[in-house]
Amino acid sequence: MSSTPSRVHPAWLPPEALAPLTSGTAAVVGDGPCLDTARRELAGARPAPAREADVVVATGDACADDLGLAELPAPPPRGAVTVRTGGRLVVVGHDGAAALRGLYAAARTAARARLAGRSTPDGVSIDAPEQPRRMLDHWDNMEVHPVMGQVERGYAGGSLFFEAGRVRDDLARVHEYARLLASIGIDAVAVNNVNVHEREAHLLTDDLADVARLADVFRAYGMVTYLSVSFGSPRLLGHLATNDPLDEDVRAWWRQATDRVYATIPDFGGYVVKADSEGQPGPFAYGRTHADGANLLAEALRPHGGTVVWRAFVYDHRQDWRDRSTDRARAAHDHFAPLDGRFAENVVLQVKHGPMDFQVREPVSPVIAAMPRTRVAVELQVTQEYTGQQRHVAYLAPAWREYLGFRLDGEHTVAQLAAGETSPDRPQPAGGLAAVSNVGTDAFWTGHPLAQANLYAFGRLAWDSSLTAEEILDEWVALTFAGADDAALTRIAAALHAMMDDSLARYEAYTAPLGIGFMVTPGVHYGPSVEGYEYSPWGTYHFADRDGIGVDRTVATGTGYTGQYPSPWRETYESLETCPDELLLFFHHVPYTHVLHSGSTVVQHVYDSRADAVEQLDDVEGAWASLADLVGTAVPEAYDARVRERLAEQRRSAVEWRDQLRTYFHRASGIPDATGRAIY
Ligand code: GCW
Repeated sequence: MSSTPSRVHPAWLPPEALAPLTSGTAAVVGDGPCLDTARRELAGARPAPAREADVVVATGDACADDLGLAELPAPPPRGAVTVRTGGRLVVVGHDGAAALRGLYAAARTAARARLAGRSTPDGVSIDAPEQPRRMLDHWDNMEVHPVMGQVERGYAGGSLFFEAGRVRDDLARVHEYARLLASIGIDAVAVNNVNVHEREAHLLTDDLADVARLADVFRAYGMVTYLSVSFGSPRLLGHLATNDPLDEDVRAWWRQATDRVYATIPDFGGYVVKADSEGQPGPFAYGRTHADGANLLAEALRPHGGTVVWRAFVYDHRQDWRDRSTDRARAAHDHFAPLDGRFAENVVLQVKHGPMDFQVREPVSPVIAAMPRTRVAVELQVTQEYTGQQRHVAYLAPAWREYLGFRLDGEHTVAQLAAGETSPDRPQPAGGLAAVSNVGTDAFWTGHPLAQANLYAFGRLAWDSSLTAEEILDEWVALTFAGADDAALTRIAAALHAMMDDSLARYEAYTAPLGIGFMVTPGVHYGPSVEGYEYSPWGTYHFADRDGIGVDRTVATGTGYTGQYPSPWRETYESLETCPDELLLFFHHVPYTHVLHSGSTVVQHVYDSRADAVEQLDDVEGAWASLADLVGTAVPEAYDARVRERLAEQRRSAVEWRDQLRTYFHRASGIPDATGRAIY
């Protein structure tokens, strides 16, 4: 039995989104998998010579005259030049992939212009991605695991790639997915979970022909394919006695395995590795460093132009909560910063955006600015592990924008550090952006239909982090509902802005106060459990007791984590005076009566924000209900049904969060809610 549903929602590329490009004549100049894809996209248009066609797609080697243009600027690396003149549209990409992305960009421009009620003016635009690497990681397993399901931290059904222990025979859905990703500029995809179990370890060797089938699909949309591999492969797959990165036999095994991969998939991207992390094997067992480990794989990949993506998510997950000197937030910097300059050129060190683990609110990881001689990539989590699991509306773009715009070394933004665009006195090689995908076999791709916007936004921010979250939402709405008439489209956009613009802030307000994370049900990470992780070995404590709450991470009296930041942040976070309210309890342990910059006390803030956030859900539900007359036309019935089902669960869960947190902190502190609201 296949778990692939027969009717799949087209996400942000319904036929109407491309219609403005296929209503007249079209020509695609050149050959190659991506230009063939462009040809298929324009199949609805009438063919015409490139000199005259209304829509033309070509690559940089085409000459202006042949395209019917007087002149043509050279397309930038990875990007495209788009010329609009006299009703014609000519897209010229640096290569086929860039040309295809340029074609989708033209559809987006048309959709946005329509929503804004204007036409797209004639002119030349030159567009290239800000991040040179824009990758999606999939935590997909080949088999279904009893607790996690098939996709680890997946909230949208099974894997698009694997079924019953192998790569699917029918990859039609993967084509659809690749198309969506190409349209938002993604250029690399890792297809399996970073926790590499025994079955998935064999993708590297025994299943290469099947991996090649996936790579064929992604290639046609301008993406390279990566595999997550186990550092333990030489022993597990090669039956060697060791995985020691400095052992000659181990090095030879990786070289040979990698040569075979490239013999099968010549443009293979490389390996993603989670080593010495949450039980995965790594170099520590042999007394070696993570540079030794990463360079071992880099050496095998280098002759083929491949890349090692080495994750920095290394910490002690067997901690004792009584040990106040070990601080998980410090771990990545402690392990990796001293290794700066020791990684091979084809190693990318992938760092989670925050020092802990994708919580609703975390400061930016100091590692991102600590390794100027290393290609650092920043990892975001599109899948909503700690942000409502695609049952709650939580539009993540506003937070990502804040992270990417954060001036971590006082001067350069996180986006600049990742892109390797820094000043001559502080060169930093490029690592790019990566994110954990949120899709699955669900008919809406993402469980909550509105969670599609998060995937969309990741690609767009990797392309251009100066876009605002609202602009990105406009684009996504205009494309997704391209089939709606003008009046309906305007109403849908207004309703979705009302529901989504502040949705993450609202989610934060009923779940995670003042920078405290992990008050979730252990294992599944959904729903409140204030002490769920408090006495566990995972290092995620908030230290709430009858007197106060928070983690003292100061240099003066705490774990010293604030000292890992460059100025001005080390001083800003160290001081109670200047530490921002929203991160107060991440950096400081304070009494419940501590007065915030907002004027409220810590405990009253906990009471108020939870109650207010739940009240706001009336408006969220009301905004969706205001579209009721469009259901069956602009809004498909199944879409509406799914959104309403998720809104009901969001309310149930939000009330549970509100009541559990208010009750817990009332009991712990003995301080009543000043407003007299009921405490359960
Ligand atoms: O937050 C943790 C998740 C794990 C995940 C890990 C990681 C893939 O709970 O499920 O494992 O992060 O990022 O490696």
